[in-house]
Amino acid sequence: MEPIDLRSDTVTKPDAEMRRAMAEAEVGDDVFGEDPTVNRLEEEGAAAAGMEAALFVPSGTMGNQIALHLHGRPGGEVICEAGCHIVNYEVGGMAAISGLLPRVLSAPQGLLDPAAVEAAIAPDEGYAYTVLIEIENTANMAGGTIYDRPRLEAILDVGRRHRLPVHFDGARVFNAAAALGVSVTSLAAGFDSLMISLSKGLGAPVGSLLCGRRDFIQKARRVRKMLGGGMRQAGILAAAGLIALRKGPDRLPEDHENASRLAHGLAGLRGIELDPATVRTNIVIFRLTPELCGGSAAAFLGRTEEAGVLGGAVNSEKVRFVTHRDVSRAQIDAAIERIARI
Ligand code: TLP
Repeated sequence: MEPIDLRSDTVTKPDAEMRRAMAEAEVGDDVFGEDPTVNRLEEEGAAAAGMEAALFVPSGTMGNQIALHLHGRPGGEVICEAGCHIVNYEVGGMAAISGLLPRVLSAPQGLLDPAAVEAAIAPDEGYAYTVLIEIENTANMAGGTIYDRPRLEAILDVGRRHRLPVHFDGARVFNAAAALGVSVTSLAAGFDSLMISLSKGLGAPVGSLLCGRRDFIQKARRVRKMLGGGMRQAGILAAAGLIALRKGPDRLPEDHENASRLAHGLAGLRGIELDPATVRTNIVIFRLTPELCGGSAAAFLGRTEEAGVLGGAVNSEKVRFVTHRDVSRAQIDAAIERIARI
């Protein structure tokens, strides 16, 4: 039985069109700025973000870490949400690479409250100085929840009034834009930097873009090199990234419909606590009650794996399934059936 892989939208494989474009890509040495395909991707990425410039980086993690490094300074504090990627899934990079501390705020649905952000800014010189505000949209481990523009506007306003830069982890910003029916440009306006993943829902095999003002991206190029991310004939990868950027966004609503379908199917099952109305993008997160696998996410995921459905654990009691372009609606129905049997 072919497993249905819902561990992440990072598991997608490049399609025939991408592989062809990769094989035929015009390339040069990107460390010299001479790879025409990378240059095109960076131009189109910057345009999609509505920002002056963009830098192709190997991963979302590197994009975020470069931004943190440039906005921060050792001993500084980054205000962010408790479940965010930069704190929980980037191997402590902000401390190890840049000497930064996270000031984490718990927030319902993973969405920072502007007033709470303002209250968390260091009040006097006895505290670590605040250097940056960071938001994640969609908020991955809160279930792909979305910041709408008014909330972003209010957070940007806090940043402006306190002269603090604001970084946007937009690994899934195209999912947020699709769900809200707005452009990425409109969501990203006013931010000092934006990281966009090409290798998640958009379907590229590798790569992310860090976007920002021209001088910021010039500095980012040096930090990328310092971290070992100068990639030479990277046009091979950028060629797939271009297709992801041009064609990926249009099919995201399909992933969102599949996630909602999955959520509705699972919400009806005994032992699963899930409100399908909260699922607006491609991520489905739910809690288990003790009557199902003792409430243990690990035990439940062991059973789903045996039944042919792969997922991931958010923590000991919460499970995450992510829809993407390599799972069809029929496979979603099959996944619900397989889980129902458990
Ligand atoms: N997220 C991965 C895991 O690392 C958790 C996933 O499966 O969701 N920001 C956000 C919001 C992310 O979700 C991720 C990846 C990243 C940054 C990092 O991107 P990569 O994996 O390209 O380094």
